[in-house]
Amino acid sequence: ISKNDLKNESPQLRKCYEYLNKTSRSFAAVIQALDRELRHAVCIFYLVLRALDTVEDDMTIPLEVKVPLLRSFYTKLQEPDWCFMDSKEKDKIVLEDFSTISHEFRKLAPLYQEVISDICCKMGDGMTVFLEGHVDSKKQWDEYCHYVAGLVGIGLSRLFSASGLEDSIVGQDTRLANSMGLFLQKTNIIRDYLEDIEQGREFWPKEVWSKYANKLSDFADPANRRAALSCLNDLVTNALHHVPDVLLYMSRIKNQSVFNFCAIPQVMAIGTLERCYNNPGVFTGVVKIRKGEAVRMMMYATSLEGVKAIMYHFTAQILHSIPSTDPSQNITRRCCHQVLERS
Ligand code: PS7
Ligand code: MN
Ligand code: MN
Ligand code: MN
Ligand code: MN
Ligand code: MN
Repeated sequence: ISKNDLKNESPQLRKCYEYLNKTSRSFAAVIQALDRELRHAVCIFYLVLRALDTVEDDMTIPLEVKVPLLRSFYTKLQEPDWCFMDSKEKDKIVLEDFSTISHEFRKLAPLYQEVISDICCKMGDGMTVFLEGHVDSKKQWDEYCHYVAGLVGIGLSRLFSASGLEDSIVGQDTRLANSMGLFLQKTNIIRDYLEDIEQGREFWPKEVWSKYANKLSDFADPANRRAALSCLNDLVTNALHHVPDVLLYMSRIKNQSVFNFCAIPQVMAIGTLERCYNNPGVFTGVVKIRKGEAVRMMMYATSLEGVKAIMYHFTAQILHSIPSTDPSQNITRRCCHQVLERS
């Protein structure tokens, strides 16, 4: 059972796992359950990206510091003493002790290092495009989500193939890997409406919300409840379009530990989307799936049949709760049917 026995590992690596458990509720368990060929590489990948995201998120870092830092972040992986002590974010520890993380990074196989460094370089660059804190078109929404999550899916898929645990097609098909990330990130952005606007960041695309309001923040006013729900349902429908890609990606995964690692976040996402659909709670707080439901989903998410069953269940649930007055109802219905016809 002690699959992740760290007794024989370096103190630096043990610290990395300590940071993983401190900074991630959603990924800590599934990363530590990965087969050992991959476990350390994915742990370090997570911490490096957590550090980069902490720079992106920190609104107290002036732009003239933040932009060059995001652009050059991947080069810090090669600087043994580099660290950043001026963040105010809750996960700032990964920047303050970045030298422990970069030390372990440089001990990874060269192929793993290249993937992580390449993704870090592209993500840091992409983040600088969206520092004004808003997203205009639906195309830009996909672009932003590509930079912060699609690239993670692409990088992880390349690591899976490089480890030999998965076929080379998994790492080569970047379109499907991108969809895996977009489905998670869009769900995160939809759910985090309130938290994000409270921090002065607007990740809901203007092309969509401007159909229903003059300002994105108008949705927080209960007087605009109907418009808010219409916009919410529009975006949930947009995210649902990625489900067929997710199922195709999952059908190619052979290794059980990789399967669980990929599947668990995806089933949590569909569960979260279903809870968010037509739910005014999105505009007043954080909508979360119940603990018991989450545990049940994690058990089912260990086989392709189980993952499909969960995806179909929540899709059918959304299909049945489409309001007869919803402006997106026909698109939502069509999208749900497209998912369900595969069952
Ligand atoms: C390397 C496991 C598995 C093919 C830090 C996993 C933040 C939703 O709102 O922390 O900032 O609090 O709740 C994870 C595809 C990425 C996409 C992205 C890296 C799945 C930096 C995760 C995690 C690809 C940018 C965390 C996308 O949400 O966000 C590793 C396959 C980090 C994955 C961010 C978000 C992840 C996210 P918030 P959360
Ligand atoms: Mn989070
Ligand atoms: Mn961010
Ligand atoms: Mn973040
Ligand atoms: Mn703009
Ligand atoms: Mn978020």
